[in-house]
Amino acid sequence: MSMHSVSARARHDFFTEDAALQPIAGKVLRGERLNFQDGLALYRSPDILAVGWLANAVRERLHGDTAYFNVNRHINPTNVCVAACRLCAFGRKKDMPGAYTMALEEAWSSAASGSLEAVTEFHIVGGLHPDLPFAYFLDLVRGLKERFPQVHIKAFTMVEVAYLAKRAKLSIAETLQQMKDAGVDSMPGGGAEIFADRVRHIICDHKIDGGEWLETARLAHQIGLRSNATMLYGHVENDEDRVDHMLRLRALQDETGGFQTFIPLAFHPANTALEHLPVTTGLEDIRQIAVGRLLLDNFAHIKTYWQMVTPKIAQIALRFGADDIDGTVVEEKIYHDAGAETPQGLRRQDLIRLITEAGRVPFERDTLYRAVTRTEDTFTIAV
Ligand code: V47
Repeated sequence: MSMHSVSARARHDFFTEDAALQPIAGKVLRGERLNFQDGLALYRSPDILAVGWLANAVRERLHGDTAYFNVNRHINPTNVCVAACRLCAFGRKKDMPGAYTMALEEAWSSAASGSLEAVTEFHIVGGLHPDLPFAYFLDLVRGLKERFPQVHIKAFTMVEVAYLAKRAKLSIAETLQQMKDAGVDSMPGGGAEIFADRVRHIICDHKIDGGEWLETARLAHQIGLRSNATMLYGHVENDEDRVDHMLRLRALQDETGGFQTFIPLAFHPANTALEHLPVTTGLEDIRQIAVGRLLLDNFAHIKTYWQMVTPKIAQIALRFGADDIDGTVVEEKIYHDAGAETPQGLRRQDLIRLITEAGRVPFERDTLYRAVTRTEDTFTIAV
């Protein structure tokens, strides 16, 4: 994807009193790449409106007024997890109260329940279960494909793949290939957190490190599995860590082109070992979207995830760099265990209203950003 420069009118409209932003604005408006120092300046600028203006200019250059959403269902097959990450309120040791693991039949039937309209995507992520065999996950996917052949399966983070590979004594490449053959169509972006070791040791000590996450993504992209990329912010990281994280994603994207969407995830401290930390503020959430849009010039999409930042902030984000507001999301567990007070699902009509009132044009997409057209109880995808 190449960036073209913005129109003369846009150039003329930009104004800021922040001297540090002037050269950055020049680069953005000429379609030039930003560097590490530029990233820091964007985080530190007192002129959030100017930062947002620039991000919005890029967003409109790429997508005009279109705002994407999808209708998906989250399936979290197990919350049993060996990792015990401090950032997480979802994982349980297997003998702890509240630990659960779905039988395959249960996972397949839960996939069909609770939704008023046909979903186009299953989003599947879960804990690192010490006993479930790799075959369980392959069967889970095969069974879903058999029962719902029209639904895209976006499943398993890089962290889950690396763990399954280790337990099955397979290479990462072989593990990914078997998942793909079973019916995995693409991969979610979770588990990336913040790549810097110092931060990872504090928030998710036993997870694969940043380099391993990126290497697993590289291998997935190489066999044709596209993926998303996330960044968990608002805990113990600093601006340098955030910029470093995004520039490492950008470098891999230059190489593979396999990332579809960047999703900043706001940290929810409730019920985690980091409960003493404050929650993120609205302007922090908005600025993160804008900086992501400006640094990740080779990512087509920036997603604001309303479950994490509230529908109200997500709506504002659509004017500060985001072009995607995620989905109707039936049954989200991970952030709700961590104290998110947002509703568990929004109806399609609610999303459309948020988008329209932000002055954008709603576009229902499938996972690969193709148009979805609906009739009463089914959908077709433009190919
Ligand atoms: O990696 C866990 C985050 C992620 C907390 O690709 C938390 O479309 C905040 O993969 N507070 C998993 N965040 C979720 C994930 C995802 C989510 C939405 C969209 C997509 C996509 C992928 O959830 C984890 C971690 O970063 N998380 N605990 C918490 N307490």
